[in-house]
Amino acid sequence: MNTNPIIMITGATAGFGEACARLFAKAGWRLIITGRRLQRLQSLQTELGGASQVCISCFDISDRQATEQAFAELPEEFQQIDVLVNNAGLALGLEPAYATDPEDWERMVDTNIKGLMRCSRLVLPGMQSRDRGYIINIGSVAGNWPYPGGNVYCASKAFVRQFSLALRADLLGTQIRVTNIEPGNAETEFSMVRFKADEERADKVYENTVALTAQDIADTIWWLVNTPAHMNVTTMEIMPTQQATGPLAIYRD
Ligand code: NDP
Ligand code: 8X3
Repeated sequence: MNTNPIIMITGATAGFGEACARLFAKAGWRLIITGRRLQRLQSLQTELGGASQVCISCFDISDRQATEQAFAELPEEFQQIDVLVNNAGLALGLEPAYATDPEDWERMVDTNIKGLMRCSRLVLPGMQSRDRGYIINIGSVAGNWPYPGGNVYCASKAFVRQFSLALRADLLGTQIRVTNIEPGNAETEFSMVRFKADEERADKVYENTVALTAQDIADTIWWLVNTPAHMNVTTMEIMPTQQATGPLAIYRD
């Protein structure tokens, strides 16, 4: 029987999640990989060792029923999740609040907030009864540093930050750890999604600068998981060297 630890990575079909899946698979971990794009999940499963190593769970994390069903249908040998990486998420649009598509706001809340919250709730009872586990949330610098057009995306990541801190408060006295990683500008499919496949606009985000890579975040997750059990990194804000906060804005007419 394979007793290697199990990591569940939401949103493993691209970006941070995919890089994290590759890294942990290489180290012999068993994986549960999620996302909506089944074909990508299947290719990754084949590449990373097949069904005994990698369990596919294909569902839309913004759908409560689908999420609950996906957890209920996990094969028995994949039920004892050691690490949950709450990574699936997205930004949609960069318009000022008065000009956004209200549907985009709903989707960000349903995905970044409700999806993350539900996966945490579904995994926690098992971790609590085993008195073992690690939840790694992918927040963002956007949760700390609001910017024009960030509106609901920034707010959704502020939720992730506060939820992570509150989980720590609830889990005091257990061996369950929680970390909120807050990356800055990272080159993934993030901007293609944000700008709805407008490649030119997406490319501009990474033009003439050195962004973080998905591998940087995967390496960070690997480091966190391998820290000693008595140590909990609460929050990690990680920016590219070529990114910093700006001054407060003043409008003058
Ligand atoms: P990508 O767009 O490359 O990857 C996003 C992943 O999330 C995909 O696997 C996608 O899978 C999954 N996902 C999105 N919506 C859903 C959904 N409704 N149901 C299931 N899965 C979903 O972006 P990143 O890797 O950059 O983003 C990962 C996380 O990191 C996000 O939470 C993002 O907000 C955060 N982040 C990103 C930064 C960046 O600059 N790139 C910086 C800071 C934080 P699929 O489409 O197959 O469903
Ligand atoms: C992604 C980073 O600055 O585009 O969370 O919001 S940013």
